[in-house]
Amino acid sequence: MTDTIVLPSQGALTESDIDPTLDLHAEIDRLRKERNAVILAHYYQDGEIQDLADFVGDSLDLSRKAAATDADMIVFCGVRFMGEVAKILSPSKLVVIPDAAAGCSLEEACQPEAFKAFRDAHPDHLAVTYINCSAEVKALSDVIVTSSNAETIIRQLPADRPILFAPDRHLGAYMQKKTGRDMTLWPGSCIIHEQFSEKELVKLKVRHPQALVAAHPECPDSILTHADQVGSTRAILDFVLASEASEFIIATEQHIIHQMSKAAPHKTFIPAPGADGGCSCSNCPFMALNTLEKIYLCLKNDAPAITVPEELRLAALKPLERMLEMSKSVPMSGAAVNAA
Ligand code: CIZ
Repeated sequence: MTDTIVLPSQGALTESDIDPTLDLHAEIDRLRKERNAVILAHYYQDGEIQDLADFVGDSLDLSRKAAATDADMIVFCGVRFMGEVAKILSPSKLVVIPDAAAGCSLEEACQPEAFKAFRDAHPDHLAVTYINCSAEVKALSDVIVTSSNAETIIRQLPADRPILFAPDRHLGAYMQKKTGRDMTLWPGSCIIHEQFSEKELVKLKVRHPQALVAAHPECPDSILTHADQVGSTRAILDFVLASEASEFIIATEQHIIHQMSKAAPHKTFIPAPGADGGCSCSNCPFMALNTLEKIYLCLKNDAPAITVPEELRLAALKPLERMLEMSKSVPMSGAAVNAA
């Protein structure tokens, strides 16, 4: 797979160089102004990072922000493929991510060579690919989707063309059910959404009979069948804020609850349980790699930086631009804008 990361050079600052008395919030703020940088953060980031970002959102809104920004530098607090998307859409900007190791289990589960063989074996199919994948897999796809625009986009595709959906089989199965389209699914899944336990969820519902369940479509069907609302992070956020209910069980990465609690402090949000009955399974280990210290360091070091070879960038740009074009009817989410 093409390496799209430039690591900090020798002699660059490291965590052990950071003065423990430094006010990291103030320093990040100073550097962001000095560097004309915009800090984008995904809803799955730690609350402290969400609060210092200029803009917090899902992949679709963050892609739109990255494409439109006039900043010189984008600090992408999420996982690597999100930084890649920002670089593909805004090649003249310096795009840095706090931790080069912030990958994604869905991306891992769909290697470009295997995906190419999958495509080659289904030459009459359109490849509709979830944004959680590498630049190379994007380049082999017809259109990219996120969980907030997948249905809108799939409904616009020619009805007589069968679809290959990769890499999340649960989102694919959910889309198949919603749209009735002929779809062949790649067998990938997200380690977080895969771990929720139906048995523990049922037990939790018994203990909280008034609670509504909001679940992400990356969850298996055994979880979705218990949901009052199935949707992307922003759809779940909109649902809990608009609902008259006061208690919710949230079946997605638990840091989205930060925005929920901020916007509706009087409501109760309970992370969906894993097999041990606890909620540690809903904490993405890749998203959790990002810290304030690493945000400070990437602003100082200009690294880890994303670099996408031009030929690959142009090939991946096409299905991403198609996504942005085909999801114009999906509005920006108004729920989580900080400074930008
Ligand atoms: O699209 C995204 O950002 C992800 C990973 C989930 C969601 O539903 O927003």
